[in-house]
Amino acid sequence: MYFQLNAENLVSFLASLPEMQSHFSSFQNLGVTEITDGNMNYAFVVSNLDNPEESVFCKQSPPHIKVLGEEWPLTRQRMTAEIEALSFQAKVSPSTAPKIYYQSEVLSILILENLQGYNIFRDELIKGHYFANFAEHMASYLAATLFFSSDFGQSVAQKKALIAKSENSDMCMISEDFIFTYPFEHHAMNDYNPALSQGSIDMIQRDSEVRAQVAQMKYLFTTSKQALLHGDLHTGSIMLNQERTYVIDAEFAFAGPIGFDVGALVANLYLSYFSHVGQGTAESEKYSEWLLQQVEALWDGFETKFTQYWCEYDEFADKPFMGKDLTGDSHGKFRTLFLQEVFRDTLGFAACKIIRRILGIAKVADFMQFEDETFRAKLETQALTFAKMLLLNRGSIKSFIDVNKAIHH
Ligand code: SR1
Ligand code: MG
Repeated sequence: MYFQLNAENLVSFLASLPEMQSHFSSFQNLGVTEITDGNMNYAFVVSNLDNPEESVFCKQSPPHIKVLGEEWPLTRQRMTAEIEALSFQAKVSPSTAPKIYYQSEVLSILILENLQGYNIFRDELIKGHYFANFAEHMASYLAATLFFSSDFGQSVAQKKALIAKSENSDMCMISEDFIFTYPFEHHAMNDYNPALSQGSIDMIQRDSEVRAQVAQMKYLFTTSKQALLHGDLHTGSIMLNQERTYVIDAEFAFAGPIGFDVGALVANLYLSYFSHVGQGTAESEKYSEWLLQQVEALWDGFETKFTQYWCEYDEFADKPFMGKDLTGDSHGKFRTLFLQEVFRDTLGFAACKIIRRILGIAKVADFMQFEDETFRAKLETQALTFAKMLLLNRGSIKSFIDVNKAIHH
């Protein structure tokens, strides 16, 4: 039966689990630290104070939104979705998945490897740190998780079973409202920087072309079931160091359009870009160029690996998606067409994600670190103008090289 874990009962709960016996040499002197960052769930690190190497990370979903309290009920389905997504990630992209030590859908709890020595990517970006392997690691993660959960990397029956298991409707509704609806309709839940001009807000909310195309993106989000997505792949969902990259926090996982995951990451790299380029120092200039290169390398790596997996799969599959290739190039043509569509969707979703972080309630620290509201409004207007350009031109833009040329103008 479900009960809520807290700093008081967590140690005795851990001590009662056979799965924990190999992780702690003793349960006598365990310290519990609550991680207060997350909005939705409770999270704790438990360490042996006599031997801090022995530690675990525990995450539990309560039947409400943690930060808002019990008067904001939310089903615990999100933990089932996260367990499912993380288990799938561990299968197809093991190097990016924290080890699962214990899981329970009844208690909506996950106990994971504590990622000591790894930091949240967003914090590292704010500090201007470089990571030589980030783009390659994340391109591999995206290609593996998205290809092997798509119709092209498994049988139709397996894909249907995966969709049936990946329902996460409450969390999808949060995304529908807070990404695709409220920021565009002047909703009471929005949160505008007081220094942001009405003109900058209106160029998004009162442009019928923008509104119509955002509705296209929302419709894709609600109807497309291309692959099992992480569902909230911003730079706060990545932990890394120079050697290794982990993807965490898949509580928004669902079967959706591939471009939504790729676009989320791209959007957050561009938000970081605007936060650095606006600082106008030689180092921030250099760093912002590095960020643009990361976007290009991320997409190129993703496209290459996704295509590679697809070619390999088709060579050995009993029933490749297209059947036999009688012309020798029809498979290749379809792959190109499909990835062009994913590219367009990526630009459209990236645009929506940039806009929601500026006009909507959920802000990003990359911008919020600047207390000077007028300075922040300047960055926000640049980012909104860029996002609008991406959204409206996504059908004709051919590559991120072109996007990055446009960003300089
Ligand atoms: C109320 S919206 C909260 C947001 O935080 C998460 O990271 C998701 O992006 C969600 O939309
Ligand atoms: Mg999260």
